[in-house]
Amino acid sequence: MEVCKIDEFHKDFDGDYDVKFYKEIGDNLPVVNSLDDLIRELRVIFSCDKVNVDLVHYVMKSYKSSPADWKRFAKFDRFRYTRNLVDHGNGRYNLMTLCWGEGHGSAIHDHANSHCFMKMLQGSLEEIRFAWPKEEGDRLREIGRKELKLNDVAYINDSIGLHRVENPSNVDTAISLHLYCPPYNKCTVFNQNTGLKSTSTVTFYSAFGKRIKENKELVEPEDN
Ligand code: CSS
Ligand code: FE2
Repeated sequence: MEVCKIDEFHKDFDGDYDVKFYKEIGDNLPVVNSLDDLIRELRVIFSCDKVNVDLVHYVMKSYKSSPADWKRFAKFDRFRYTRNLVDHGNGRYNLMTLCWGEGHGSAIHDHANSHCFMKMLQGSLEEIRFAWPKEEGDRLREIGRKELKLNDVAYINDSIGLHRVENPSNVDTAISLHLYCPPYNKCTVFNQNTGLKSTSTVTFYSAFGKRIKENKELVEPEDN
């Protein structure tokens, strides 16, 4: 499938989608009926050096969440959201579930120059976007807010801005599937009021369905 020649173009925050892309690749679109299909198609798509944001968005959107597919990656912590590695993506990207307990949320963060795709597998999340602070000390300005519902896919990178993601529900958990390309293990987190930033290490709670042993240095929870 010749997908690499198609230029990456920006998908706007309202989810309006440039249909030109679909016309260009027409009937070559991959079919995704399960999480295994999705993992396989993502590996094919990312075998190209160029990331086709719209194609990744398309395949993630076309997967319809089915709990039997991902329940082994659904591991919750009482105190904060967890990150659970699903696939290493041949070293080019990381695919993971994030499991959000009631009221859990992230800090405001960037994505370390990576692409970030997130797809809702269960429940709903709220994404709140912020502009980069012009100067350290500036309060962060909100630039958008969106509810992400079951099967929705969102995309962000550092040129679009920063965000915070949270599960606003007091009664329901939420699970999202995230793809980061290239993989990263450090990002920058921001204080909304002061704009002050700090580096945060991101860690996995489990990998390939197995809990990673508590290790203070490796898996100490941090906001990111
Ligand atoms: N970037 C956060 C989640 S919101 S996209 C993380 O990976 O922990
Ligand atoms: Fe994020």
